[in-house]
Amino acid sequence: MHKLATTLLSFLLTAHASATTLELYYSPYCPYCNRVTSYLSSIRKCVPMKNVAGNAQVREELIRIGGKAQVPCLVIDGKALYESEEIIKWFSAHKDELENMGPTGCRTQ
Ligand SMILES: N[C@@H](CCC(=O)N[C@@H](CS)C(=O)NCC(=O)O)C(=O)O
Repeated sequence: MHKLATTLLSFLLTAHASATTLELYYSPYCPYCNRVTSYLSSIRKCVPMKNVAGNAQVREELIRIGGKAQVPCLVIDGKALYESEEIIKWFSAHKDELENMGPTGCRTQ
């Protein structure tokens, strides 16, 4: 029983440590962002999103992380990836790691 608990704990810690943290900084008025969110919708996936429009705090947070306010920007484990095409490529290569869209859409959008 003790061994089973240790194995389970070790599995949970490993799974937690390897989970990727994602945050998509966007503006609803930005066509490049819409390209990225449309791609996500087309593959029925969701990621946590942060809207920079009219939110100085979120905008400053993005500048602090990535060095500029440009959106879209996907922050992967604290590292900024700019450029809509690069972000779509990343999503396409990591589809299985993304949260599935529910019947009512994405929780965070
Ligand atoms: N080539 C970029 C263009 C992104 C872009 O021009 N974003 C605009 C909003 S639509 C922006 O963030 N402008 C403000 C800035 O660059 O600080 C892409 O494809 O992601």
